[in-house]
Amino acid sequence: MKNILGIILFVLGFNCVFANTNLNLRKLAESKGIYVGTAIMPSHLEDSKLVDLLTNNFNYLTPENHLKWENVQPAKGVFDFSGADKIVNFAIKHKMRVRGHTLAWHYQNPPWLASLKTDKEEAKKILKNHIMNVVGRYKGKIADWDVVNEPLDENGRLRVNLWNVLIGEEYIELAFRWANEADPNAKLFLNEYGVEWFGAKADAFYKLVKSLKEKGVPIHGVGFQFHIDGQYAPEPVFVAMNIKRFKELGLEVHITELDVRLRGTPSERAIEQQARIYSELMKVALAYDIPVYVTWGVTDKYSWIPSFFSGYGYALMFDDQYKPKKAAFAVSEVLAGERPKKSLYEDSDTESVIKRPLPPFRASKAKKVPIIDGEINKGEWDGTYAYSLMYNQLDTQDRKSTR
Ligand code: 9MR
Repeated sequence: MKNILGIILFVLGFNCVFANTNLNLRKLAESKGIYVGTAIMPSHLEDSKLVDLLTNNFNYLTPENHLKWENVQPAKGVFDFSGADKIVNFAIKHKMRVRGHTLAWHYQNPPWLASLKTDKEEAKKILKNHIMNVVGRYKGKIADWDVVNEPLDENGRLRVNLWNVLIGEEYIELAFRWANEADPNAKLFLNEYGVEWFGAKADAFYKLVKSLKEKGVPIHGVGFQFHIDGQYAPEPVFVAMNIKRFKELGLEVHITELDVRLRGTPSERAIEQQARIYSELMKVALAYDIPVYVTWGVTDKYSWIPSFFSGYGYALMFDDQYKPKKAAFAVSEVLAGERPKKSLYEDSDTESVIKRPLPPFRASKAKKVPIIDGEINKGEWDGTYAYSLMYNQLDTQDRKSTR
């Protein structure tokens, strides 16, 4: 009897340990009909521990860098698909869906393109040729494309990027039309950051997307990046309401680059807050039938955060030892539970949440005196806290979208 009990306890204990390291988010996600994705590099596929995490937890991949111009067309007319092929083939082998990222962006362009000076017609030819080649190569293999990435500046104006300068703002719709021509079955997205909840930039993004739809441009959805500073948790109601208005345009909304960065050595409280942010977003995603929830990396070991935000890290669901963090468990709980209802966000209380007074700004001194001229110059605001232009602090009612 004692022996049998011992065996049962051993098996139960083993299962718990096993469950802890193998969350199997993928299976849970599939039971809810959602893709849980991640950004990866080809070199990650040589890391067997990472591959284990990938195949157990994700059913969707975005090449983090290997579909960007600098990798795909390093010299004019010379295409290199070796990196992207590795990721796409891996995805096909493991029955994962793939997001192509990205066809027109202001960053990570090869020097020949970044310094290009040419007339409008030639610039159009170059962009079209790239899109036809890249989207064409992965026709039927890459299901979703971030056709244009980050078209707006911090203030919500159309970014003065190389395509805007060479072609004019028409480059956006042209890029969509060419991508559609190259693969009529691919879903095409405009991907952006700082538009995930209400604010001037979100409103500008909404107007841009609405006008593209009205012009009959083949755009199927928007990507909200969600690179979040863990100190400033988004209010789920705002995220939900923002998603709702984009969906009402007949568009899909995808979460495309989620991470939640924490400062220094994170406290228990910060880690719990991070878990809450990840899981609240998964709740909103399930409530609003968001089909795709992508985190910008698998483990902290390969995250872009520490090299871009000094003093920050710990942003992903798995730590640098590949262990699932509270965030991963919290997301798995949401996926395993009952599907949250929209009424969670849309009941009669929503208005009162939207009008809720907000905590005051936290201030900290800039290292040198900034020049207030509407431009954020290098180093000028170092040491300060950055707040997104989310609302008018003096008027808590002024946070609703301007439709
Ligand atoms: O994660 C990417 C990192 O490896 C690159 O060095 C960086 C260059 O900007 O781009 C990172 O990915 C970005 C993505 O392509 C677009 N949205 C912001 C992401 C983080 O910067």
